[in-house]
Amino acid sequence: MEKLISKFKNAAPKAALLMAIAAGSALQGCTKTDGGGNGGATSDALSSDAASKVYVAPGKHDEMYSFLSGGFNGQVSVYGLPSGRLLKIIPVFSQHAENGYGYNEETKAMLNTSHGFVPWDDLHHPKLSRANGTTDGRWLFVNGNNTPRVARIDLRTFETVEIMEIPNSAGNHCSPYPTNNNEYVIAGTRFSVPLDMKGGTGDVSMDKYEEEYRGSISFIKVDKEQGDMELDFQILVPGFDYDLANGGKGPSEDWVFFTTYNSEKSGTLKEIGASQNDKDYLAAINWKLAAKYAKEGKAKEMPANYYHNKLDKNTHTAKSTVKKKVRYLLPEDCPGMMYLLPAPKSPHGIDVDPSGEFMVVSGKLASAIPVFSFSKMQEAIKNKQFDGEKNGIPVLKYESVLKGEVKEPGLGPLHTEFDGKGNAYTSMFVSSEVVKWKLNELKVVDRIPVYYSVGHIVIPGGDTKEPVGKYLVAMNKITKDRYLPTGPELAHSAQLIDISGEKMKMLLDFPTVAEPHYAQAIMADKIAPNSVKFHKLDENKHPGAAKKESEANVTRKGNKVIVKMTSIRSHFTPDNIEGVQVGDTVLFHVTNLEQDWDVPHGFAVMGANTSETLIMPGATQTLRWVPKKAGVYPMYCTDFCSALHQEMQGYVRVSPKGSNVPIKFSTGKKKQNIPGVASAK
Ligand code: K7E
Ligand code: CUA
Repeated sequence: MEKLISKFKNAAPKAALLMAIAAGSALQGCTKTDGGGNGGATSDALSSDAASKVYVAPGKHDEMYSFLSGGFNGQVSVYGLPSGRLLKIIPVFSQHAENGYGYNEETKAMLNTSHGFVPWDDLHHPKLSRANGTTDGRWLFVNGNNTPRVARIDLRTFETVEIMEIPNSAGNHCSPYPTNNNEYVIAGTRFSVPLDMKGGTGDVSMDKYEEEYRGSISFIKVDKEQGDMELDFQILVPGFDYDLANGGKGPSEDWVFFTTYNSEKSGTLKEIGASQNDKDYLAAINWKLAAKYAKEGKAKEMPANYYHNKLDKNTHTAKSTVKKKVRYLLPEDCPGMMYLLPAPKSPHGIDVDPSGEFMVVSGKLASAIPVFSFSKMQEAIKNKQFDGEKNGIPVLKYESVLKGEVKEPGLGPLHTEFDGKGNAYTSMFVSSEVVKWKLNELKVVDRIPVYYSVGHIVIPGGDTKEPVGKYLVAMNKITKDRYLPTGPELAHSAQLIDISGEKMKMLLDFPTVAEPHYAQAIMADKIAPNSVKFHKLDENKHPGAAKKESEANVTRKGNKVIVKMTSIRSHFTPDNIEGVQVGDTVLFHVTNLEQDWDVPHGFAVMGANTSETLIMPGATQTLRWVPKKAGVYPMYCTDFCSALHQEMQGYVRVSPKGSNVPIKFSTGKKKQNIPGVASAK
């Protein structure tokens, strides 16, 4: 998207017309609606029909989960479908004050990188883990674009449990793509850079772009049981830009496909420089063969420097490991591993249909959508129908691999999903519509306007072998008049479309958190039954845990004060602490003793330079505090946990440095029995 938008903004001659069209479509939306934001309005009868289709009665559950990327928000947001209700925000590459992620001592290490602590990233593509080419509801993999990282979310807890930095990468955009049984999660670099062969970029003149800049594709192994990731090897590829990828299925399941642009290898003003060639490439990589080459000794090793951060299950604490080498393959050493298929200028999306036979490439500025045939590709390879080579990689003849083109589909095709009933749906960024076409005949059969400028679309399982062809969610880049105005900054917007019939029907608009790029959706029954309700206290191995109130204490070690504290409705133990001195580092390890669903306690202390932290039942979390002034500081529970939540508070006394006030702690010297305390929430 970024590239496309800048194209319109700068109005290079060729893009000028398209820019006008883009602006026109947005303006049209603004003026034709009367402030009610009812663009694409339907009659009242139709509206009530749509309303009944998205209505989920109070207390009833949605049929599906959807996971929308947060884009520059760095998070994943979870919505129920069809209601569009926001269920959760899962922080991944961003700090989250709501629960303390990235602020408390347990999760800070999640955001460590070779560049230091990086508490933000640009999250574009969520991908659900797979079993036999369909989603299995175990994990969600997501990419960090800016400081190249791949993260794994555990869908039992909806928590980020692992983040791996990707070495030799710069802009981890075509990422992360799981193979059909999560053998690998594959991640490609967007920018090519002069690799210093140590996981970074070398100090090389930009005039040497053509000769010295390279890209990389990373193959991350995923543990079958636990999901833990490990970087197995990389393929160092020519210095193009790698945009998006998709894994094959069925006959093509050993393959993964990447769109490339800037095959011109222009190092500057790419909106022109990267648009010289009439065709760029779709890169096809046989990942199974690559893995075999790597295993059989074709891989070389180079020094590297990248972080791998994992949440330990027992202590619920993230630990960083620094990795110091990486294996790599060169395509020129590995015959049969990689081919290039010419694709119309600067393609963006690449999507493989459920049968695994068709590869749909979205040409952004192209007037047709080319569809490649996997069986033709196999034939062409067998018959050596090559059109030369690039960096030792054979280029296949366009005609020899093309099934055909969808003619005049709309303007600005970006991404395609499938319904499993022989139809494909492509988003049109410029003409703001979703276009439905027949895969076999390559014929457009329906189109529906969306508001406005749609990027990705998602159909539950629409990128797998088994789509659920019921709904499509369009994620739109421009919101304009769709909701009550909120000043210059508006929420982004998604639209739910019914695709169960022949004609697409608009059902619902819902605002989204920051900028969703891609999303995944899945039937709720693949996730909900496994959802963890609380952590078992006896499995808590956190070194700072106090598992009963009698274990709570405060100890001093030099200028460190360690507080082992418990929380239960509705008090902390201890709730009176003395003997802390200015400049001490106080670590509040707070254990939530509750063993019941939905009873978190929060913890905050006045003047702490982080956020509060929210502790789930059975877990321990740590808030670090360095008091700067003598005084008495209140602390309290931040989550309204019982009728006596407001009473869930205490004090810490801070004395001047060197004071002789001893460490002292207590709770409830005068014990009282307050009825109803334990049962309130
Ligand atoms: Cu098209 Cu980053 Cu998948 Cu945005 S990308 S839309
Ligand atoms: Cu515990 Cu409020």
